[in-house]
This record gives sequence, structure tokens and C-alpha cells, in this order.
Amino acid sequence: MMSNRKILNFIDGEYTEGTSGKSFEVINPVDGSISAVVTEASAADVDRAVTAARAALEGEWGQMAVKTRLDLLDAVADGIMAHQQDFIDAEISDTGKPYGQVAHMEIPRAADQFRVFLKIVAAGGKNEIIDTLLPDGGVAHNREFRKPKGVIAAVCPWNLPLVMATWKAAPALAWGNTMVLKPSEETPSTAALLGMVMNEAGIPKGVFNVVHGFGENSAGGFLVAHPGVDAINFTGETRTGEAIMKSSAVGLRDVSLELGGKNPCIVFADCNFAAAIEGIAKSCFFNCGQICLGTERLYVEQSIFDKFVVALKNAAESQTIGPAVGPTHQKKILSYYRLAEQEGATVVTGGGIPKVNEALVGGAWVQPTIWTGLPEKARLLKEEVFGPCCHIQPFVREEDAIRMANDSLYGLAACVWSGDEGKARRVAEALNVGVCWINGWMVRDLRTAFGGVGMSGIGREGGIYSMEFHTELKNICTIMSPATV
Ligand code: NAD
Ligand code: 6OH
Repeated sequence: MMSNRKILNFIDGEYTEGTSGKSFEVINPVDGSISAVVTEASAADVDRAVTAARAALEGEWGQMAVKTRLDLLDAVADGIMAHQQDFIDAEISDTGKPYGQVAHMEIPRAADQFRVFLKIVAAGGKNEIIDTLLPDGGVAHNREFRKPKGVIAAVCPWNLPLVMATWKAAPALAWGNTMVLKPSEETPSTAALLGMVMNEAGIPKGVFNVVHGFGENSAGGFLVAHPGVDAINFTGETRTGEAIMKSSAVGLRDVSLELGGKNPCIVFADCNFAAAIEGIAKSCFFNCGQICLGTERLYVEQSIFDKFVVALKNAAESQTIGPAVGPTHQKKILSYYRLAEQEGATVVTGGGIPKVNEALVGGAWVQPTIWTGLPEKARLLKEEVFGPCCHIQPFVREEDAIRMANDSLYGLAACVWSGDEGKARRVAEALNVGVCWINGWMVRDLRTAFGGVGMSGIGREGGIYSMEFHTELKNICTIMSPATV
């Protein structure tokens, strides 16, 4: 069925068709129907968006009192919640996610992100004053001072569309920058709605712009290559991150990269078994496994291995999950399901497409899947699937579990389940990741540092760490005459 929902670029405070004359379709992954038609931005449209962002920075937004700016962002948070039903409908239509997840977690968190960052800005930075004693008896006061970085390009993935868009927009705007956002071509709807909320909240035109399209030779590529962009904030695949980093080298623009993961989870026999199964089922299957923090490699102490495999199988088979984001990603997940079998895995459960009723057969459905029996060098244990699946490996010695968990080029997140706090901490400290949860998963305090090591990225987002990326630090050195000291 053809949708008549049309999604436009949002440039300089106005929705616009742009100049490319090109458009593309968004597929509803629940049944394969067309949910929207999107206007693709041309290089000229991207240029207009960057130019508008620059003008806003040099105009009203740049001159605005910080308190006024933060009040406007508070109104943006309220505006998201005032339009929450529109955001929920748009997100579900693009992603096929379960209603409760979008309504109770993702949309409220998007609004909250504005509140969290405006509070951090309001609380003030960690700027230092250093006094230098001068030979003439005077003193120089060195005061650290932060300015907005400038025009920020934010390029987002499809797995948590509004959460990711606002995770980028809230700190960028709170620290006084302007921005151009490029949402994923698979999930453009909620970022587009954000333009309306910005206008209603009274954010000056040009501060927040949205351009739609693909990566290379399209809106994403045009945006990251634009010389008017001062810094690029990217979340997505590692390969794309590498391409974006190359782009950012031209003109020496700063870059923040939140990339993929192949996250391990170590389960000791002394864990709270029921809590571990419940938490691990979530970390493997939540959001159809399409979450960078999700678990794909489990290392389970030998003495509980058989019992654990049966219990996680039962948990997997009772999951209600949405579809993958679309047919292309569904194919990618299924190709890994085939690879697992080619590499000799035992399929504990799943491994294919679930039976769905006739109206949904065109959807991007995949089964929650568990494997055992792969050698550690198997490709399946090295590459990110980004689907609802995991492999379970037994271990006997703690050091072997740590070694296998760390045998990855990625290093985003990990989990350790154990009733022995000292052991759990010791293991957590030994894992090469940006975040490690002990006896839980995905507890996110937005003030904490978030990011990965190795192929999982560069830089940290969250709390005061977002300030580092979104501001330029300068030193203002005032030389006081001896008489005034
Ligand atoms: P992707 O890299 O394919 O696309 C992300 C965005 O980059 C899209 O908007 C896309 O259009 C754009 N893009 C692609 N090529 C580009 C180019 N050459 N120049 C500029 N822009 C370009 O990622 P995805 O498939 O949307 O998301 C899934 C991936 O994202 C997974 O690997 C996942 O682990 C990762 N991810 C990481 C985090 C994190 O915080 N570490 C969070 C969410 C997703
Ligand atoms: C990636 O898929 C998940 C990202 C999550 C966050 O950025 C977060 O802040 O929780």
C-alpha cells in the first residue's frame, strides 16, 4: 500500500521539498508496506542547512543569554511530551517496535535528555582558575572559558531513532551550538517531527536543521564533508565511522564516534540464577537485539552451563519481540544465522523466520536465536550481528572467561553476573570495554561517560563529557598589576 505521509527536510525553520527532485520510501517492517515517502536532500540543500546553522550561531542564538537558551530547551522537552502520541506513532511506523517500549521508555527519555543536559549546563562547568605568580610580584589570573564548538553535524542510526537524535541534539544545543541532523534513511520520521517542536518552543530558525537521505553521495556524505561543519557527532557502524573520520580529517574537524559492539557477558555459578536469566534475556533480545549495548557472546561457568542453556532457551521462546528494522537488516541477520550453522554451531533455538499471520508475512521478522558449540575463532563470535541472538560458551577458570571476553576488536559494553561482589568487580575491571554492568544491564544514568574502546569508537558522551566535545576551551589570562593584588 502506498502511503501519503510525506517527510520533508527542515531547513532554517521551515519544512522544504529541497532541490534534488529525488525521494525515497520508508518501509514499515511489520508488514512490508510503505509508511512514508521522504524528500532526499541535495548537496545544495545541505549547504543551505549548514549556512542557516552558521547564521543562527552568529545571530540571535549566539547572542542569547544562557538562561533564555535553557528555558527554550525546557520548552522543547515539554513539546516532545505534548506531542508524544505523534512521536509514538511515527516511531512505531518506521521501526515496528512494541508500543510500550516506545511510549514508556524511548519518547520520555528523548524529552528527558533535554532536561538532563540543560541542568548540567545550568550547574556550570568545571572551569578552573589558576594563578600564576609573576616575577614583579604581581599575579596573572588564568580563567578557563568555554565557547560553543560551532556548527555540529549529527549523523544517527535507525535503532533508537528519537533517542539518538535527541542524545545528539540536547547537548549540542544546551552548550550553545547549532546543528544539522541527518537521521537514518530507514527511520526519518521522528527527527522530522522534532523540527515542529523546535519551532513551537521558540528556538530561533536555523539553530536546528534536519536533512534526509543516505550516506555516501547523499545527505550524510554531503554533510560530513561540508567545510562549514565544525565537528561531527556520529553513532552507527564502525565502517561508517571510519569513513566519517576520514572526512573529518579534511579541515581538522573534531569527531565523536559511537560505533558497534560484540558485547560479552560472563555468568558465574554463584549468581542469582533467575535474575540473571531475566536480565540476560533482555540484554540479548530487547529491541530485536538491535542495540549497541546488547549481549551477543555469553561465557557461562561450566557447573551451571546445561541448566543455563535450557533456561535461556525457555526465556528466548517466550519473548515477544518486534521485527528487524527492515528487509535489508533482516537479510543480514539471517545470513549470520546461516553462517553460524556453516561454522558448526548447535542451534539451541530459533535460527530463522518465525511463523506470523498472513497479514505480516511481508515483515522483517526474525527468531530469537541461541547457539552453542562454536570455536572462539568463529567469525560469528567476532562480527556484530545486531540481531536477537547469542552464543553460549562454557568456562572453568575466571581468567579464561576474561581472556575470551576480551578477545575482540570491539569494546563497548559487558555484563558480569555473580553473587561475589569482589570477584564481579575484579572481572569488570579486567574487561576492555567502556561500560560494564554487574548484575544488570542497560541501567543508564545520563550523567555518566558513555562510549567504547577499540573499534567501538572514540570519545565519550554523557554528562560533563558531552561538554568536552561540544565546547572549545580557552584560557583567558589577565595580568594583574602588583598594586591590585
Ligand atoms: P550505519 O553506519 O549504516 O548508518 C548510520 C548513519 O550514517 C545513517 O544515518 C547513514 O545514512 C549514515 N551514513 C552511512 N554512510 C555514511 C557516510 N559515508 N557518510 C556520512 N553518513 C553516512 O549504521 P546503522 O545501520 O544505522 O546502525 C547500526 C549500527 O550502529 C550498529 O553497528 C550499531 O552497533 C551501531 N550503533 C552504535 C551505538 C553506540 O552508541 N555505540 C548506538 C546505536 C547504534
Ligand atoms: C545503542 O544502540 C544504544 C545506545 C544507547 C545510548 O546511547 C544510551 O545513551 O543509552
